[in-house]
Amino acid sequence: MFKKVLIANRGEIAVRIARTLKEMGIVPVAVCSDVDRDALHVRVAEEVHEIGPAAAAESYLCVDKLMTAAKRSGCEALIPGYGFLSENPALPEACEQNGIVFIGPAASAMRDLGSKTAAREKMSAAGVPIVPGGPADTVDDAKATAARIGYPVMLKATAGGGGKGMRLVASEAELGGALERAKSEAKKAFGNDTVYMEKAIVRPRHVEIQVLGDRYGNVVHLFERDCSVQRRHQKVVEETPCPVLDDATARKMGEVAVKGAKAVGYHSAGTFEFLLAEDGSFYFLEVNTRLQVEHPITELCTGTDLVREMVRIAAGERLGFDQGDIVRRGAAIECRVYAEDPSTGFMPSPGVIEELRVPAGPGVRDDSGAFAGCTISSSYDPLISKLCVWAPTRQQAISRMRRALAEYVVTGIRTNLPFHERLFEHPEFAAGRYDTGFIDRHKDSLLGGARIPEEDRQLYAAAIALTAFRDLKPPSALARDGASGPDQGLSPWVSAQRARLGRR
Ligand code: MV4
Repeated sequence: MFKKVLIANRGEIAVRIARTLKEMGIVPVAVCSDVDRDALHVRVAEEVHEIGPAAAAESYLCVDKLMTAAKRSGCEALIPGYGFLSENPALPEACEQNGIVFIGPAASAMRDLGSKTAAREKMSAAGVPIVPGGPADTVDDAKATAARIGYPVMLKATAGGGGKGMRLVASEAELGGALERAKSEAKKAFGNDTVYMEKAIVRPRHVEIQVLGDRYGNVVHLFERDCSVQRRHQKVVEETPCPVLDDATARKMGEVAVKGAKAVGYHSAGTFEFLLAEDGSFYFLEVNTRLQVEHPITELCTGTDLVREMVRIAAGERLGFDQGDIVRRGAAIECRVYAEDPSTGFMPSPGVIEELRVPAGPGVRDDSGAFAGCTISSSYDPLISKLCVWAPTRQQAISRMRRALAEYVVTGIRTNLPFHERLFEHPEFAAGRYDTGFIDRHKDSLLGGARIPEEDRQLYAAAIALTAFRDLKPPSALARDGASGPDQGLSPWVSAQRARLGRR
């Protein structure tokens, strides 16, 4: 087994990984940029290598600097976590060239599954259900494909992704114009105007399956996670089990994911994403060839440690358990705690955390990268922590999450905790009746408060940058209550900034 492992990441996931490495008797070695010198992931590591300035492109994304740090510290292996280089084949290739074991899937698997179209082809060949679809290069092609699969249809830019370059078409009458606009937007956004068509899955849920494979062809699944509560294609809350998936369909979805993983000889942790339709049918979307942010809820319901399993697999060990050994119990929910301000359209809220009181007690896990006095930098993703709960039933998990959210205290910066508190009071969420459009559909009751007009978002970003790092006090609440006329209902930040700039 490895004696030292380099954690090629920062923030909460680096802290989380260090914990498991220590439990395994492995020395966790951290890397940090110059603004992260005092970060929690550095404090919990037993060695640290500074690898450059704040900009990720000159630090956490620098393969050569990671290789140098790993070799200087005598690390036998490197683990990437999520984000940064975690799905970039260049990292496992560099590890291979430097005699360092990469704790994650093979570069070839990243390549095979990294491109959506290649993944769809491979999964379709493996008998994994994909959304019915076809070519839409010309209006005639598009009409023929739509006639075969039935309206509504979804036009998707081949070079698109993450929701960009998608367009819903309800009838043939709209198809010609929609196709023209889709192609020109794709050309402008991605430099590639190729568009294909799929059957539109109406009000879908985003349900994903966690898989684990060793280097000997053994692959198991660890059930599903429902990640439908998203805002602008960014997951905010995830839960397991999926509240509307019966056990038989969940098992079937798991078996399909295992079949897909085996078809490409996948090893390590991976996640198969599906669209779940209202009639219970499901369709392959894509594979994430990394550990995911939301992995803790799977760990809570199955009693596994996915990082431990990834390390063992990378060290050449066999899984040591089969599908029948994986039992899940209860319900788990994750809330992503972001340094973002819901009252201003979730604009980032960097700065120094003054007071931090984290929930604990029965069935609560908070994976955090923060501590009182730490600086949340605007150079990185504003994820502060993930608040997770486990309970025997979903309703008890919801009650536990409400209790934990009420305990959470963060001062000095703004967070999305108020949003989470509103979400867990929403009857539709409590009933499990939601889909990927949930937040958008209920934004008034969920987001409430003032909102930033689109034309002020730049102004606001400037205000944050200025205010976060000078001792300007946030505008008094009076600005919110006192504002009248065109500023009525605006966030005090914007109305104060407008006043400063003499803008009405
Ligand atoms: C779809 C769809 C409905 N029908 N494809 C959005 C981003 C990318 N992952 C695929 N997405 C979708 N593809 C068909 N044929 C609805 C979505 C979708 C979505 C999917 C997963 C999670 C959140 C979403 C939010 C909006 C739309």
